[in-house]
Amino acid sequence: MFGRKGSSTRFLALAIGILGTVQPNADKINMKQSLLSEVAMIFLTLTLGLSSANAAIPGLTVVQNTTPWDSTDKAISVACPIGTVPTGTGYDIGGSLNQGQIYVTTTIQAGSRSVLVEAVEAQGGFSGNWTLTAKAICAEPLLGLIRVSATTNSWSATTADAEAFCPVGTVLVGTGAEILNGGNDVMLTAIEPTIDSVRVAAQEDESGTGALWSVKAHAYCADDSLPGQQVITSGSSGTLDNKTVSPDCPAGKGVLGLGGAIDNYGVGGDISLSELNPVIYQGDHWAYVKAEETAGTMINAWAWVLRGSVICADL
Ligand SMILES: [Ca+2]
Ligand SMILES: [Ca+2]
Ligand SMILES: [Ca+2]
Repeated sequence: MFGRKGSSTRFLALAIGILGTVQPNADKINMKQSLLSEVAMIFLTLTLGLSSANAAIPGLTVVQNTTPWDSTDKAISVACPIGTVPTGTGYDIGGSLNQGQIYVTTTIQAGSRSVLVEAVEAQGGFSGNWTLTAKAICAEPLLGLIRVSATTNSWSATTADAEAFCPVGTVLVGTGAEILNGGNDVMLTAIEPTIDSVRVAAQEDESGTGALWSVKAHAYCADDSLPGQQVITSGSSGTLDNKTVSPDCPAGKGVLGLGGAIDNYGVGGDISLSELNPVIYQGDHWAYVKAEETAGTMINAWAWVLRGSVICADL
Protein backbone atom coordinates (compact mmCIF):
# COMPACT_ATOMS: atom_id res chain seq x y z
CA MET A 1 0.00 0.00 0.00
CA PHE A 2 2.81 2.36 0.81
CA GLY A 3 4.97 3.63 -1.95
CA ARG A 4 2.28 2.92 -4.47
CA LYS A 5 3.01 6.19 -6.16
CA GLY A 6 6.07 4.47 -7.54
CA SER A 7 3.82 2.20 -9.52
CA SER A 8 1.95 5.06 -11.00
CA THR A 9 2.05 4.97 -14.73
CA ARG A 10 2.21 8.10 -16.77
CA PHE A 11 1.56 8.50 -20.38
CA LEU A 12 1.74 11.68 -22.26
CA ALA A 13 -0.12 12.12 -25.39
CA LEU A 14 -1.03 15.02 -27.53
CA ALA A 15 -3.18 15.13 -30.53
CA ILE A 16 -4.60 17.88 -32.57
CA GLY A 17 -7.50 18.05 -34.91
CA ILE A 18 -9.50 20.85 -36.31
CA LEU A 19 -13.17 20.87 -35.57
CA GLY A 20 -15.15 21.16 -38.69
CA THR A 21 -12.78 19.21 -40.85
CA VAL A 22 -13.99 15.88 -42.10
CA GLN A 23 -11.35 13.78 -40.38
CA PRO A 24 -10.76 14.77 -36.77
CA ASN A 25 -8.17 12.00 -36.42
CA ALA A 26 -6.11 13.03 -39.39
CA ASP A 27 -3.56 14.99 -37.45
CA LYS A 28 -2.93 12.49 -34.72
CA ILE A 29 0.58 12.78 -33.46
CA ASN A 30 2.28 9.97 -31.61
CA MET A 31 4.77 11.55 -29.28
CA LYS A 32 6.27 8.24 -28.32
CA GLN A 33 5.71 4.71 -29.44
CA SER A 34 4.37 3.57 -26.11
CA LEU A 35 2.10 6.51 -25.74
CA LEU A 36 -1.51 6.43 -26.58
CA SER A 37 -2.54 9.47 -28.48
CA GLU A 38 -6.02 10.61 -28.73
CA VAL A 39 -7.50 13.23 -30.83
CA ALA A 40 -9.21 16.12 -29.28
CA MET A 41 -11.01 18.85 -31.06
CA ILE A 42 -9.60 22.17 -31.85
CA PHE A 43 -11.70 25.18 -32.11
CA LEU A 44 -10.01 27.73 -34.26
CA THR A 45 -12.42 30.31 -33.22
CA LEU A 46 -12.61 33.33 -35.38
CA THR A 47 -13.15 36.14 -33.04
CA LEU A 48 -13.10 38.94 -35.55
CA GLY A 49 -15.87 41.23 -34.58
CA LEU A 50 -16.31 39.56 -31.18
CA SER A 51 -13.46 41.10 -29.27
CA SER A 52 -14.41 44.04 -27.20
CA ALA A 53 -12.12 47.02 -27.24
CA ASN A 54 -12.34 47.50 -23.49
CA ALA A 55 -12.57 44.01 -22.04
CA ALA A 56 -10.16 41.11 -22.41
CA ILE A 57 -12.81 38.54 -21.52
CA PRO A 58 -16.21 39.72 -22.73
CA GLY A 59 -19.21 37.85 -21.43
CA LEU A 60 -17.41 36.04 -18.62
CA THR A 61 -19.92 34.23 -16.42
CA VAL A 62 -20.56 30.98 -14.55
CA VAL A 63 -23.68 28.94 -15.25
CA GLN A 64 -24.83 25.74 -13.57
CA ASN A 65 -27.39 22.98 -13.76
CA THR A 66 -28.34 20.53 -11.00
CA THR A 67 -29.80 17.04 -11.16
CA PRO A 68 -32.85 15.87 -9.24
CA TRP A 69 -32.31 14.83 -5.60
CA ASP A 70 -32.20 11.04 -5.70
CA SER A 71 -29.92 8.05 -5.05
CA THR A 72 -28.73 7.04 -8.52
CA ASP A 73 -25.54 7.58 -10.53
CA LYS A 74 -25.85 10.80 -12.49
CA ALA A 75 -24.93 12.79 -15.59
CA ILE A 76 -25.82 16.43 -16.08
CA SER A 77 -24.86 19.06 -18.62
CA VAL A 78 -25.13 22.81 -18.70
CA ALA A 79 -25.03 25.11 -21.71
CA CYS A 80 -23.32 28.47 -21.88
CA PRO A 81 -25.45 31.46 -22.85
CA ILE A 82 -25.83 32.00 -26.60
CA GLY A 83 -22.83 33.83 -27.96
CA THR A 84 -20.50 32.35 -25.37
CA VAL A 85 -18.59 29.06 -25.06
CA PRO A 86 -17.00 27.23 -22.14
CA THR A 87 -13.50 28.09 -21.00
CA GLY A 88 -13.46 25.83 -17.94
CA THR A 89 -15.50 23.15 -16.18
CA GLY A 90 -16.49 22.54 -12.57
CA TYR A 91 -18.68 20.39 -10.37
CA ASP A 92 -20.35 20.20 -7.00
CA ILE A 93 -22.01 17.37 -5.08
CA GLY A 94 -25.01 18.20 -2.93
CA GLY A 95 -26.15 16.28 0.14
CA SER A 96 -25.13 16.29 3.77
CA LEU A 97 -24.59 12.57 4.28
CA ASN A 98 -22.65 11.61 1.16
CA GLN A 99 -19.21 12.63 2.31
CA GLY A 100 -16.64 10.63 0.41
CA GLN A 101 -19.22 8.30 -1.07
CA ILE A 102 -19.66 9.94 -4.47
CA TYR A 103 -16.95 9.94 -7.14
CA VAL A 104 -17.03 12.43 -9.99
CA THR A 105 -15.84 10.57 -13.07
CA THR A 106 -16.33 13.13 -15.85
CA THR A 107 -15.99 16.91 -16.05
CA ILE A 108 -15.50 17.98 -19.65
CA GLN A 109 -16.55 20.38 -22.36
CA ALA A 110 -19.04 18.66 -24.65
CA GLY A 111 -20.29 19.99 -27.96
CA SER A 112 -19.68 23.62 -28.76
CA ARG A 113 -21.41 25.27 -25.81
CA SER A 114 -21.80 22.76 -22.97
CA VAL A 115 -20.10 21.18 -20.00
CA LEU A 116 -20.88 17.57 -19.06
CA VAL A 117 -20.36 16.17 -15.56
CA GLU A 118 -20.89 12.58 -14.39
CA ALA A 119 -20.66 10.99 -10.95
CA VAL A 120 -21.16 7.55 -9.43
CA GLU A 121 -21.82 6.21 -5.96
CA ALA A 122 -18.81 4.46 -4.44
CA GLN A 123 -18.66 0.66 -4.51
CA GLY A 124 -21.53 -0.79 -2.51
CA GLY A 125 -23.74 2.15 -3.27
CA PHE A 126 -24.98 5.01 -1.15
CA SER A 127 -28.49 4.80 0.25
CA GLY A 128 -29.13 8.50 0.67
CA ASN A 129 -30.18 11.11 -1.86
CA TRP A 130 -27.75 13.50 -3.47
CA THR A 131 -27.43 15.96 -6.34
CA LEU A 132 -24.77 16.66 -8.92
CA THR A 133 -24.22 20.15 -10.27
CA ALA A 134 -22.40 20.86 -13.53
CA LYS A 135 -20.70 24.24 -13.78
CA ALA A 136 -19.51 25.98 -16.92
CA ILE A 137 -17.30 29.03 -16.96
CA CYS A 138 -18.33 30.80 -20.14
CA ALA A 139 -17.11 33.74 -22.21
CA GLU A 140 -17.33 35.07 -25.71
CA PRO A 141 -14.88 32.93 -27.72
CA LEU A 142 -11.28 33.70 -26.88
CA LEU A 143 -8.80 33.95 -29.73
CA GLY A 144 -7.54 30.54 -30.82
CA LEU A 145 -9.58 28.38 -28.46
CA ILE A 146 -8.62 24.73 -28.78
CA ARG A 147 -9.26 21.48 -26.93
CA VAL A 148 -6.47 18.96 -26.43
CA SER A 149 -6.54 15.67 -24.54
CA ALA A 150 -4.26 12.85 -23.44
CA THR A 151 -5.29 9.38 -22.33
CA THR A 152 -3.45 6.59 -20.55
CA ASN A 153 -3.58 3.01 -21.74
CA SER A 154 -6.39 0.92 -20.28
CA TRP A 155 -4.70 -0.91 -17.46
CA SER A 156 -5.65 -1.84 -13.92
CA ALA A 157 -2.84 -0.15 -12.04
CA THR A 158 -3.69 1.24 -8.63
CA THR A 159 -3.09 4.78 -9.85
CA ALA A 160 -2.70 6.42 -13.24
CA ASP A 161 -2.20 9.90 -14.55
CA ALA A 162 -2.19 11.67 -17.88
CA GLU A 163 -1.05 15.12 -18.89
CA ALA A 164 -2.37 17.13 -21.82
CA PHE A 165 -0.26 19.98 -23.19
CA CYS A 166 -1.42 23.11 -24.97
CA PRO A 167 0.13 23.45 -28.44
CA VAL A 168 2.97 25.90 -28.95
CA GLY A 169 1.63 29.43 -29.11
CA THR A 170 -1.26 28.74 -26.76
CA VAL A 171 -1.82 28.82 -23.00
CA LEU A 172 -4.18 27.01 -20.68
CA VAL A 173 -7.55 28.54 -19.87
CA GLY A 174 -9.53 25.57 -18.54
CA THR A 175 -9.36 21.96 -17.39
CA GLY A 176 -11.31 18.75 -17.83
CA ALA A 177 -10.98 15.12 -16.73
CA GLU A 178 -12.47 11.69 -17.35
CA ILE A 179 -12.14 8.26 -15.79
CA LEU A 180 -12.98 5.65 -18.43
CA ASN A 181 -14.35 2.24 -17.42
CA GLY A 182 -13.60 2.80 -13.75
CA GLY A 183 -17.03 1.63 -12.63
CA ASN A 184 -17.70 2.60 -9.02
CA ASP A 185 -14.11 1.88 -7.99
CA VAL A 186 -11.95 4.75 -9.29
CA MET A 187 -11.80 8.35 -8.08
CA LEU A 188 -10.11 11.55 -9.19
CA THR A 189 -7.19 12.77 -7.09
CA ALA A 190 -5.84 15.58 -9.26
CA ILE A 191 -6.87 17.93 -12.05
CA GLU A 192 -3.83 20.13 -11.86
CA PRO A 193 -3.13 23.04 -14.21
CA THR A 194 0.09 24.74 -15.20
CA ILE A 195 0.23 27.71 -17.53
CA ASP A 196 0.17 25.35 -20.52
CA SER A 197 -0.87 21.86 -19.36
CA VAL A 198 -3.28 19.81 -17.26
CA ARG A 199 -2.33 16.73 -15.26
CA VAL A 200 -5.18 14.43 -14.26
CA ALA A 201 -4.66 11.64 -11.75
CA ALA A 202 -7.00 8.94 -10.48
CA GLN A 203 -6.76 6.00 -8.11
CA GLU A 204 -8.64 2.83 -7.37
CA ASP A 205 -10.58 2.58 -4.12
CA GLU A 206 -9.30 0.68 -1.10
CA SER A 207 -10.47 -2.69 -2.38
CA GLY A 208 -9.20 -2.03 -5.89
CA THR A 209 -10.78 -3.32 -9.08
CA GLY A 210 -9.79 -5.70 -11.83
CA ALA A 211 -11.32 -3.42 -14.45
CA LEU A 212 -9.08 -2.13 -17.22
CA TRP A 213 -9.53 1.60 -16.77
CA SER A 214 -7.87 4.72 -18.03
CA VAL A 215 -7.74 8.38 -17.21
CA LYS A 216 -8.02 11.24 -19.68
CA ALA A 217 -6.74 14.78 -19.22
CA HIS A 218 -8.36 17.64 -21.11
CA ALA A 219 -6.57 20.94 -21.67
CA TYR A 220 -8.59 23.88 -22.94
CA CYS A 221 -6.23 26.41 -24.43
CA ALA A 222 -6.28 29.83 -26.09
CA ASP A 223 -3.84 31.99 -28.01
CA ASP A 224 -0.92 33.07 -25.83
CA SER A 225 -1.73 36.70 -26.53
CA LEU A 226 -4.40 36.37 -23.82
CA PRO A 227 -3.57 39.24 -21.45
CA GLY A 228 -2.48 38.45 -17.92
CA GLN A 229 -2.92 34.68 -18.03
CA GLN A 230 -1.52 33.07 -14.88
CA VAL A 231 -2.20 30.15 -12.53
CA ILE A 232 -2.70 30.95 -8.84
CA THR A 233 -2.42 28.04 -6.40
CA SER A 234 -3.49 27.91 -2.79
CA GLY A 235 -2.26 25.03 -0.63
CA SER A 236 -3.65 23.74 2.64
CA SER A 237 -1.54 22.73 5.61
CA GLY A 238 -0.89 19.02 6.06
CA THR A 239 -3.52 17.46 8.32
CA LEU A 240 -5.76 14.40 8.50
CA ASP A 241 -8.95 16.40 7.99
CA ASN A 242 -11.15 16.90 4.95
CA LYS A 243 -10.20 20.15 3.30
CA THR A 244 -11.45 23.07 1.28
CA VAL A 245 -9.14 25.67 -0.24
CA SER A 246 -10.15 28.86 -2.03
CA PRO A 247 -7.67 29.99 -4.66
CA ASP A 248 -8.29 33.56 -5.73
CA CYS A 249 -7.38 35.59 -8.80
CA PRO A 250 -5.65 38.94 -8.25
CA ALA A 251 -7.75 42.08 -8.45
CA GLY A 252 -8.71 42.91 -12.01
CA LYS A 253 -8.51 39.30 -13.17
CA GLY A 254 -11.18 36.68 -13.72
CA VAL A 255 -11.30 32.90 -13.36
CA LEU A 256 -11.33 31.02 -16.68
CA GLY A 257 -10.72 27.56 -15.24
CA LEU A 258 -9.63 25.74 -12.12
CA GLY A 259 -8.11 22.62 -10.68
CA GLY A 260 -6.99 20.82 -7.57
CA ALA A 261 -4.61 18.13 -6.37
CA ILE A 262 -4.28 15.90 -3.33
CA ASP A 263 -0.70 15.34 -2.28
CA ASN A 264 1.42 13.67 0.36
CA TYR A 265 -1.09 10.99 1.29
CA GLY A 266 0.22 7.65 2.43
CA VAL A 267 -2.72 5.27 2.31
CA GLY A 268 -4.25 4.40 -1.03
CA GLY A 269 -7.77 4.76 -2.22
CA ASP A 270 -9.22 6.89 0.49
CA ILE A 271 -9.15 10.54 -0.54
CA SER A 272 -10.98 11.98 -3.52
CA LEU A 273 -11.21 15.36 -5.20
CA SER A 274 -14.86 15.97 -4.46
CA GLU A 275 -15.54 19.55 -5.53
CA LEU A 276 -14.20 22.02 -8.11
CA ASN A 277 -16.46 24.98 -7.78
CA PRO A 278 -15.87 28.25 -9.66
CA VAL A 279 -17.48 31.37 -8.23
CA ILE A 280 -18.22 34.83 -9.54
CA TYR A 281 -19.92 36.95 -6.93
CA GLN A 282 -20.35 40.69 -7.02
CA GLY A 283 -17.45 40.97 -9.42
CA ASP A 284 -15.04 38.81 -7.41
CA HIS A 285 -13.65 35.69 -9.04
CA TRP A 286 -12.42 32.69 -7.09
CA ALA A 287 -13.09 29.00 -6.49
CA TYR A 288 -13.71 26.39 -3.85
CA VAL A 289 -11.74 23.18 -4.18
CA LYS A 290 -12.59 20.35 -1.80
CA ALA A 291 -11.18 16.91 -1.03
CA GLU A 292 -12.65 14.29 1.28
CA GLU A 293 -11.67 11.04 2.88
CA THR A 294 -13.80 8.28 1.44
CA ALA A 295 -16.12 6.07 3.40
CA GLY A 296 -13.92 2.96 3.31
CA THR A 297 -12.60 1.06 6.27
CA MET A 298 -8.99 2.24 6.16
CA ILE A 299 -8.10 5.06 8.44
CA ASN A 300 -5.81 7.52 6.77
CA ALA A 301 -2.89 8.09 9.13
CA TRP A 302 -0.79 10.44 7.01
CA ALA A 303 -1.16 14.17 6.99
CA TRP A 304 -2.11 15.20 3.47
CA VAL A 305 -2.26 18.42 1.54
CA LEU A 306 -4.81 19.86 -0.87
CA ARG A 307 -3.81 22.35 -3.52
CA GLY A 308 -6.42 24.38 -5.36
CA SER A 309 -5.68 26.43 -8.48
CA VAL A 310 -7.42 29.05 -10.55
CA ILE A 311 -6.44 30.01 -14.09
CA CYS A 312 -6.75 33.77 -14.31
CA ALA A 313 -6.62 36.44 -17.02
CA ASP A 314 -7.19 40.17 -17.21
CA LEU A 315 -10.84 41.13 -17.21
CA1 LIG B 1 -27.88 4.99 -4.11
CA1 LIG C 1 -6.58 -2.86 -10.36
CA1 LIG D 1 -13.26 -1.67 -5.25
